[in-house]
Amino acid sequence: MASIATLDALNTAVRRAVDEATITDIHTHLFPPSHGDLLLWGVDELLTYHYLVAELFTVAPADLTYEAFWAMDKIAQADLVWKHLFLEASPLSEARRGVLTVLQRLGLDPADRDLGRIRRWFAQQDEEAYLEKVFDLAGLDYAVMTNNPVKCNEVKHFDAGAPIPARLRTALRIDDVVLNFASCRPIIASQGCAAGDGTIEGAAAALRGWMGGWIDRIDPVYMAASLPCSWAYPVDDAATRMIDHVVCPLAVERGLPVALMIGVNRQVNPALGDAGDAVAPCDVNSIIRLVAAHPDVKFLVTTLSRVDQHALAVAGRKFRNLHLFGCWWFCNNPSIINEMTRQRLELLGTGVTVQHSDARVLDQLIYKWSHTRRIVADVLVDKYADAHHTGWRFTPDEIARDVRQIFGGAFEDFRAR
Ligand code: FIX
Ligand code: ZN
Repeated sequence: MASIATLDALNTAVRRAVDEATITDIHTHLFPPSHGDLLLWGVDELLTYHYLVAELFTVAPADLTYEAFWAMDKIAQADLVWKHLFLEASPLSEARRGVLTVLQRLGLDPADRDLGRIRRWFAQQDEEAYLEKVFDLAGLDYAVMTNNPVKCNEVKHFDAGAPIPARLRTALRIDDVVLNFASCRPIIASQGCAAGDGTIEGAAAALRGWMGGWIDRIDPVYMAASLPCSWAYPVDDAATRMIDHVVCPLAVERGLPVALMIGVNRQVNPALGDAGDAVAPCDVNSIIRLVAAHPDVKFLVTTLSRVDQHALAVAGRKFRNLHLFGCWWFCNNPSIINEMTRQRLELLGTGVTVQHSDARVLDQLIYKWSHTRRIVADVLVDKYADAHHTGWRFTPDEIARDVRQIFGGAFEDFRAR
């Protein structure tokens, strides 16, 4: 294939490659249609996304209490969000703009501001066909779910053998077990694991058996935990023991990566529910000590605070068992995605997964990936131009190869290594 001679042609080729790339979404909170009401979709779920609930209470009248809001049904909550965040204030925030992008990409003109019409359109959709449509519009091959073995409302669907479409793969979520083992003991015991009431070291073999049973059952892409900003390693606590004696040995035995999302400052405002978490810098040196202590374990890591990103990207250059992914949650905003993606490409080249969606509502895949594609294209145009200026010339195939790498290819390579 001929190499690209001019900067204009390079710009066009890069944007086309990003537009056409198939993306693997390596972390979401989606579920298959067979898991009933766990799969969220449609305009009312979009409007009541916890990012928007947090925004609502930045402008809502003082007489709207948290309690009154949570006591409302979903439609009334969505009506309030629409009124306060779209009609009475312009939808400039990323989460608000996201709702509009979804409507636009579905062919529903947001300009007429008619929520009733939008609701009627969604009511006519068939869930399974709609899931396919969303994945096609987002340009994804598959998305990785979050599957928690100690949540009864999730477990019951696996017990029932509910089918999972090829668009979704599982991930075994283990933070409850790692961080709150004591409170998980009864449910783990109810699943046949005699983990006793002694130490984690004493229960480690039984716990590895229990988690291994879940791995056999759901065939996860990785095990995953979200860890607080206060997390430190190694320390004399249950989390360190669980990581050292249960999670890491099992990861080696099963050849499964461990995904860690670090930096949440949980429930600073519990009245907001899922929207009540905040962020604080984490200890990147603990991540370094962890990946150094377990060189045979593959770690996928993302951190929540913007200020940790540079140190984490440098750490990513030091350890072949550390793969960076995503602009997580409060980092999933255009200005920060732009900065983080530049920084990562400058320090790590294409050996990184630049984004995941964290979608909780199916339709969000459409906006999260459409917004990300545009930002990543802007960044890549600059990076290819910088290299072009040296006299190096690229082919369209090479650009398509690189783009696929940062949108899932590097993740697959890391898993396979
Ligand atoms: O812990 C996590 O996986 C977080 O991503 C979520 O729980 C969080 O609430 C979220 O939705 C972020 O986007
Ligand atoms: Zn998440």
